[in-house]
Amino acid sequence: MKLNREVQTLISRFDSLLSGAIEAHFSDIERTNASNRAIDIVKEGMNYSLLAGGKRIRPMILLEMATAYGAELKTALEFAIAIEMIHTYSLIHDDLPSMDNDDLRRGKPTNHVVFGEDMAILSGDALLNLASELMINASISLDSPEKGLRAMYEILQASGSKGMILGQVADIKYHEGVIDREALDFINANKTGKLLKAAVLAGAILGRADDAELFKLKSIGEAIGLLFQLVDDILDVVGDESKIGKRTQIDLQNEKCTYPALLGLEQTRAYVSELEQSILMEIDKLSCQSDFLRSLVLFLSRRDY
Ligand code: GRG
Repeated sequence: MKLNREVQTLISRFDSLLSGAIEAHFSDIERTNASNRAIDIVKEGMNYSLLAGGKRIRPMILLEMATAYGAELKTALEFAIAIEMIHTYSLIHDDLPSMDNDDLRRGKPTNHVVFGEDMAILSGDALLNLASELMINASISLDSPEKGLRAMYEILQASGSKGMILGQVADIKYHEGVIDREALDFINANKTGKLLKAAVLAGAILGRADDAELFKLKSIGEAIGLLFQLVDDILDVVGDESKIGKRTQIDLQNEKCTYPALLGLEQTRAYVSELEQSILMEIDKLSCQSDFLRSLVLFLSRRDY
């Protein structure tokens, strides 16, 4: 992917930024005989999943959009860390026995397999909470905190009960009946699409994107979310487990409704190519320098992990 050089450097240092954020968070808590063990346990649970790798797509998007629209890098970085924490919390919870019951994530045993279900729930909650703390802190130190608050609102709304959580509820509950195309689109737009869209918008909001530009970015963000999910569904059928770092054929085993199940594999692939081309055309209409978005779209549609 053709990332802006500054963002490229940051992303390659991203793991140390993430662990640094957790370290800093616990640095001012009083260490006593009573607190020591609990602090170490929750820290280990948070770090385990956060530092297990992953493609870092959401922070990459956010940082690149922020730099493309002239945001202050230090603030954007806090938001990039926060969005990755929210994404990681959602994966920890999604893998729980009461949800998808997965034992492999990012190439490692899932959080609950290592630390138990109780600690996995709490580590996920802790990441979600810390994400908000980071975004608030970053916002209040801005000259105009409003930008930070607007970006934060975008991210929290996308991951909340009108976004990712709503999509997860629909995904779990609608499988009790037959799923049609409308329901499938609804699930994916909310469960996967909204946080990706929020990464696009939050980065641009932290910068100087005006309302007309945000309007265009909104539809590009939505289309990127759909593209991501279509490929994710294809990889569940034809992907290589060792490359993807999570179990494949899970949707098939769970008789889950996916795009390949509904449209067939070839038609889903054709849809990916069509969508790729239409997003590229939309990107051309943006005012910002958009090489990264273009190569991200190509990466997302052609990835094999
Ligand atoms: C609130 C109890 C509670 C649970 C929340 C909302 C939720 C659980 C789960 C939904 C999150 C989810 C699994 C969305 C699917 C999106 C998806 C395909 C995630 C994988 O994203 P990648 O490929 O992962 O970017 P990496 O590991 O590369 O970061």
